[in-house]
Amino acid sequence: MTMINDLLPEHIRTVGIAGHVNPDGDAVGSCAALFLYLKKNRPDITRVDLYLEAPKPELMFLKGVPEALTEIGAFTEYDLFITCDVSDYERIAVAAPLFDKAVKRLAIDHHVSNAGFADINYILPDASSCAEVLTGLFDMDLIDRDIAEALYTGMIHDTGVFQYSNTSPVTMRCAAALMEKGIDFSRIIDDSFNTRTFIQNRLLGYCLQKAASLYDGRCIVSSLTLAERDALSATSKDHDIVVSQLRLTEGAEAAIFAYETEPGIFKVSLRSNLYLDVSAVAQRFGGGGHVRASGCTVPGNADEVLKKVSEAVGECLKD
Ligand SMILES: [Mn+2]
Repeated sequence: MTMINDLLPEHIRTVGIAGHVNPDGDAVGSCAALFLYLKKNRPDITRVDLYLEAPKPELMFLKGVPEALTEIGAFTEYDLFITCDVSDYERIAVAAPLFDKAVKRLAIDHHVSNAGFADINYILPDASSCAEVLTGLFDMDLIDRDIAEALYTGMIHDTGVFQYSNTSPVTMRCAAALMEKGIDFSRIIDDSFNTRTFIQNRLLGYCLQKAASLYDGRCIVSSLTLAERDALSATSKDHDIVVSQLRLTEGAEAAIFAYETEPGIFKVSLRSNLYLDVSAVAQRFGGGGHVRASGCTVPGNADEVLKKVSEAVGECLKD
């Protein structure tokens, strides 16, 4: 069984840690957990720095996250630089120059697409989350409540609270071990995962109100223009949940949500439920992603964009 100390080179004094661009719950949770674990259990490492691009407010409750650096400072040459949940070199956020300069580089990840861009790569594609990978690497006796909270947060965000198909018996055993540390799991799930701001809820309501049902209800679409977003006092971070809610419509196989990112340019999020390969649809528009979740960028006005993409989806729908 590989443990974290097996992956760390000997005689390291300084370590930098970073997650991916626009860090999600797993990136923030796994980075924070590793940061706290090394600080607590490796006193021989005299300097541990955590780099995260603007963590979302709902993840700020995790210990270590408020101290994360969002920019490169004076210290730049680490003995070891570790990325967590970063699938590709291009996705290292602000800390990429530090990764380049480090004496040794270690990537800990769970993305099947990770080709191993570091000197040392520890990638478990069957793991639900990078947090699950780390839980296996850590000595359970050395995990305290704060570390357990960070790991648990990463796991619930990447599994949709143990719902998505990436959830395995191993995931649940890891979660059980973390619960033994006395974490307040109900609060973590509500505060970091379920809770929406008033603006986010209003925006969701608005987008659901204007949704359209196509192909006998098998495809549900909606859109949001910049003018509509501004009228709701919302930002680009406020509509993550819309496409997921559209997907949950009874009888729907596909959901399409198009949102304007600059005048005349729409990002399109696609989701499917049972069989439709939305990655293939997105690729027709120069995008990509997964079989059940993908995205692309399409120029036009909202109606034109939804018409183009929904027609491409319609061709793939079964009767
Ligand atoms: Mn992840």
